[in-house]
Amino acid sequence: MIRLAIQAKGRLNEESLDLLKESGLVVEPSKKKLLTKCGDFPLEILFLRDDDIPQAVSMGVADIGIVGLNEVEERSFIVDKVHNLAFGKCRLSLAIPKSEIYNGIGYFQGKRIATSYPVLLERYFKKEGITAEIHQIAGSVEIAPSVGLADAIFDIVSSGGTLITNGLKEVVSVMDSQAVLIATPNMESDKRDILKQLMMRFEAVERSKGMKYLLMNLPLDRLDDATEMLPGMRSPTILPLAQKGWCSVHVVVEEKQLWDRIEGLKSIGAEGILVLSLEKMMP
Ligand code: PRT
Ligand code: ZN
Repeated sequence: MIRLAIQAKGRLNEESLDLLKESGLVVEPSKKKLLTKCGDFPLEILFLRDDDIPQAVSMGVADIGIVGLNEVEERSFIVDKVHNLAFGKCRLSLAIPKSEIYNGIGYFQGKRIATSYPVLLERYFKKEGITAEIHQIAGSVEIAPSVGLADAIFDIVSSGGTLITNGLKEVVSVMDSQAVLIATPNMESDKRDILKQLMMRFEAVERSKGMKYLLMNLPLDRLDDATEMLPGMRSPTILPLAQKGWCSVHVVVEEKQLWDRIEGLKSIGAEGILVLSLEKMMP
């Protein structure tokens, strides 16, 4: 049995649960429970505040956890970073009132900066040779300048909408973050095996994201044109058709190139094109 800590509620909760679901792991619904089992896989889910996940994993209260890289780096507990999960993407940035003129990092010298990430900010300022007053605030950091609590902020930004609403502008992006899978150091070997199985499922889900499965009938003599047209074509499968001179081509393509590919394939005589969703992709 392996225990996974995920955020109980908040921005990473839903996507963490979605990843488990797409990996075929049914989390037994128990809104009020802290700990719940996971279908027929040897996995327990521990619901925590995101701030507590790095420590819980570091201490082995949970074996693994899903949490923002920003929290992992800020808390400085010793954990293994096992995998980037590609959701919860955001950045940690310095922002100042939009009316201010920004003339480089020296702007922050002697200024008061409000943040929930004092460790990361201090580390960054140290590297840049800046001495500033760092004020730790638990929430609503973005209102600090307008109420006179600070001259600038260091906070999480994703769309940037919150900064604009609060009359601020982003001037330095210090760190990129996303949800990461972390693990307790020196995990026992039986747990390591379960983690491996879990990783295989996560990676299969990940690989299939943004990919589509295309099926079509193609005149045999246009096969070379099709291969040329799809340089990134991953392992095409070519099957003979009952109708002479034709074959069936199956190929995985990136969703963002789907319509271009379809038009190209039609122009070389592809017929009966089917586009299917890809659920899992094994290496
Ligand atoms: O209750 P708990 O302590 O568990 O949750 P929390 O309130 O501390 O964290 P939560 O749920 O807000 O965020 C969890 C994690 O999501 C963060 O640690 C980041 O890793 C990640 N994440 C991704 C974000 C954002 N995007 C994000 N946009 N966390 C916070 N925000 C905030 C941002 O600070 C801004 O105030 O959302 C607001 C909207 O952002 P804009 O730029 O899109 O306007
Ligand atoms: Zn939190």
